[in-house]
Amino acid sequence: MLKIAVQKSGRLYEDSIKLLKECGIELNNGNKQLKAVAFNFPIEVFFLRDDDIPQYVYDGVADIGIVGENVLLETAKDIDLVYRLGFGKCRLSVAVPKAMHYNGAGDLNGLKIATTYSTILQKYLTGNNINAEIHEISGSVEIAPGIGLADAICDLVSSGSTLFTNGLKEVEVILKSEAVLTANKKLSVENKAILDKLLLRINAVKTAKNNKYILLNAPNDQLKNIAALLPGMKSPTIVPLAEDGWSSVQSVVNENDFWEVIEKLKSFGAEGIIVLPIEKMIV
Ligand code: PRT
Ligand code: ZN
Repeated sequence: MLKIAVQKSGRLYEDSIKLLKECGIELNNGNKQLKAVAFNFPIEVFFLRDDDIPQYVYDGVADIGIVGENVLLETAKDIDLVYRLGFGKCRLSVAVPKAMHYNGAGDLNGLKIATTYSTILQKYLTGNNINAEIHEISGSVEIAPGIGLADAICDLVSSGSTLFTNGLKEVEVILKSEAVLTANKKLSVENKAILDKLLLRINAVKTAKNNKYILLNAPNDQLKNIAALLPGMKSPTIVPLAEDGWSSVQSVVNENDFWEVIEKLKSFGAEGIIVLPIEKMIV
């Protein structure tokens, strides 16, 4: 049985549970218990505070865990980062009062910076030869400059609206973070095998999200050009239509190139283009 730690409530909870569900793992955690066993996969889920997850994974109380990379780096536990999950994206940034003239990281010298991320911040300051004082506080970091507790802050930012409403501006991004899957370094052979199965499923879910299934009708004299645009997983499926001179083409297209590919397909005379979401994709 593989034990996974996820956040019990907060920003990562829903996406973590959704990911397990998309991997076909069914949990009975309606009452928000401390732990839940899956019906159909050898996994047990522990619901914990995010800050505690690296320690639990390190101690082997949990075998793997889902946590923000920011928390993983701040707690600095010797555990593996196994997979970047693509949700819970944010950045850890230094911000200063809007009115301050700021010309570069050197301007942080001599300042007092409030943060809950003193380990990551200290590493950044040392790495950049900046001599600033770190003032560690446990929450509401964004109000520190306004009440005279510090000259600057180092905190997580996503939309930037918290900084804006507190009269601050983001001046240095010191870490780009997202939720990651972490694992204990000494998993048993049996648990390693379960983790590999889980990773195959996570990969299938993530790859599917990044791709779309595409069907279209193409004039036969353009098939070469169109097939070159849509390599798909191996090569596109091409089937003749009932109407002479035309074929149906089916393939997979990456989300990032999507609009560019559609424009080119149209210029090659493609018609009746249908695009569908993919639920799982195993390459
Ligand atoms: O109770 P528990 O200890 O488990 O949760 P928590 O309150 O410590 O963490 P939580 O749920 O707030 O965040 C969990 C994880 O979500 C973090 O460790 C990050 O990896 C990730 N994440 C993504 C964020 C944000 N975006 C985020 N915007 N965590 C916090 N924030 C906060 C930030 O601290 C600031 O107060 O949101 C505010 C800024 O947001 P914007 O949109 O105004 O810029
Ligand atoms: Zn926390």
